[in-house]
Amino acid sequence: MTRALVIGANGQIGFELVPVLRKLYGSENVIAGYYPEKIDIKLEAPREYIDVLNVDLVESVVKKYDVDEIYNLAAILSATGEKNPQLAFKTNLLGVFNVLEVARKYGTRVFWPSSIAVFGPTTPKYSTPQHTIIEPTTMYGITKYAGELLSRYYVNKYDLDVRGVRWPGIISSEALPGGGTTDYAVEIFYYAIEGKKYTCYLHEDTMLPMMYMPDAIKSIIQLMNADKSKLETFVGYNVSAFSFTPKQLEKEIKKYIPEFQVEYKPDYRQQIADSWPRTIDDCVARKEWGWSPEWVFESMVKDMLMKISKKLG
Ligand code: AKB
Repeated sequence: MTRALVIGANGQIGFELVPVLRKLYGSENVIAGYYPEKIDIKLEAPREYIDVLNVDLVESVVKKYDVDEIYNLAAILSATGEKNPQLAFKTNLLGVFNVLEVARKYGTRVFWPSSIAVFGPTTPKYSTPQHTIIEPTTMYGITKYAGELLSRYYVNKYDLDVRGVRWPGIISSEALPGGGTTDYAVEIFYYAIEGKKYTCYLHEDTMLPMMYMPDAIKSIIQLMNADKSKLETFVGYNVSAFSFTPKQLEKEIKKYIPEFQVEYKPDYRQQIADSWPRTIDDCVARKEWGWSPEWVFESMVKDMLMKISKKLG
């Protein structure tokens, strides 16, 4: 049976990936790697504290459990990355290097996500292709693009099986995202359901690519199960689901909660959002491993409202 280590198991994506992998591989075969040492989220065993900057720690866990696959979800997102570029550089790039080095030593397969943040102001904004001008201006985007190049280097040089996608903003109802530019698209639901006015830090017309969590999880499982001989790109696959503006999201939520109010007060995150694409072309992922999303904007909003209402009681 495959043994998997999920680094960042208490984060937005890891929290939902662990149960899915545990269903596939058996609970005892999926190790939840959490950070920091003290967390307030409940993670079932097996679990291990993992700091990607501590290569010996990563190696000791991989050795202890005889890990076959590492899902490296540790990251400092775009907004926090602009507040602390040094930490973003270390976590997003040195962390990736450490994981790749351990994987090289033990022949471990790796999943590592990149982001639409690799694109910058000089990239075509609509239907952004897989291969295009890539000149990111945020530390997050710079580390994600460097991480793609580094990962592909390990694929070519060491024949290491490293795979990954470029995710858009991920919307989810379970664990909250933290420190991203697209976080508003999750936060807004909590305000709407709690009957509170929401102040959005992006302009109402700022369109960004987004994806609902079930499709993000699907992209991981589908790519990791894809026939290796069919893959050419391996890392940084564009994957797309839908795009919307804050105003469009406000209007869609108002169909269910008509009294909901939103005001728009753009802050430093506006500049980050302005440097990113509006829509993404994911034809390479579709061709190489059959990617296609299941959720559309309207079904996502309905499901988010239902799940978060239930959660908040
Ligand atoms: C962020 O906003 O930083 C992330 C991303 C698009 O990668 N959600």
